[in-house]
Amino acid sequence: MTLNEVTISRAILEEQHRALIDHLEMDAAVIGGGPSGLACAALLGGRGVRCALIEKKLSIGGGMWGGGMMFPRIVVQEEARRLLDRFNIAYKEFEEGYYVAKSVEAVSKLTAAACDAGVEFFNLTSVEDVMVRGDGRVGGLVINWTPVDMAGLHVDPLTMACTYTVDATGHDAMIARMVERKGGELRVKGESFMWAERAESQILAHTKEVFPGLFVTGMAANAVAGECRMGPIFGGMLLSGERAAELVAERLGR
Ligand code: 48F
Repeated sequence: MTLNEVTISRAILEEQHRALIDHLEMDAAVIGGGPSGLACAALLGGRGVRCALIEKKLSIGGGMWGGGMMFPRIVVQEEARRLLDRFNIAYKEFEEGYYVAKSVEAVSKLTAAACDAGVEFFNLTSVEDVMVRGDGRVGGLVINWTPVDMAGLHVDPLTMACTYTVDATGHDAMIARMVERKGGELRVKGESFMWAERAESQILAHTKEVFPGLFVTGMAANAVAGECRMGPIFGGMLLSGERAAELVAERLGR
């Protein structure tokens, strides 16, 4: 076989353009590829929801790679152990109810599960605004290449329509803040102090639709609610991603 550089370029361009065009209208968009977004996207895909995950950085994984203070281990509590099993993430029991897993394995297996479930990934892509039209609901996303933003270039964005949006952008709750900044009826209180027990026990209650068409999951859910942070315990992230997927899938009748 003689390799042709132009064929390689054409393969990449044609495939990715098709993926992008195929997702200009979709059921659900998950913004942010941290643990909550990955779990949510994987479970949405598993329920037959046409779903894309949009991540502004080059790599998927958000704040999970670094474990706690760059020690690449995460802790998951008893309530979420079944999700470690579900995603085939190996773990050890450290003390009763505290399970330790490798953060690199956790990111990789969640990502693989999302790929297997048919989720399309758009990395290096930043959501810079949302579409809210006459019906008053978030019905789409305004996207641009992350390097355009980094370079401060004045380049107009493109848009994608989605029936539901899941804000999984972590501590900054970026999508909810965009809605708030533009005058939508939504208040982002901002996350509160570190208190793992409280943050983990409340996160499911905060995982919900916070503005028509917009759900929040993971730390974004706690940030919108003014709830505590929890540090490197990740059970709440996985459970919250699962809850968001259930809520969106139910709305879509899947
Ligand atoms: O921060 P992140 O990992 O969110 P998470 O799923 O998990 C939080 C934990 O990592 C940890 C914790 C819990 O134990 O406290 O911090 O709530 O991932 C958020 C992702 O969203 C991306 C960002 O690059 C990161 O990978 N992101 C943020 N803003 C945008 C975005 C945006 N405007 N467009 C696209 N992606």
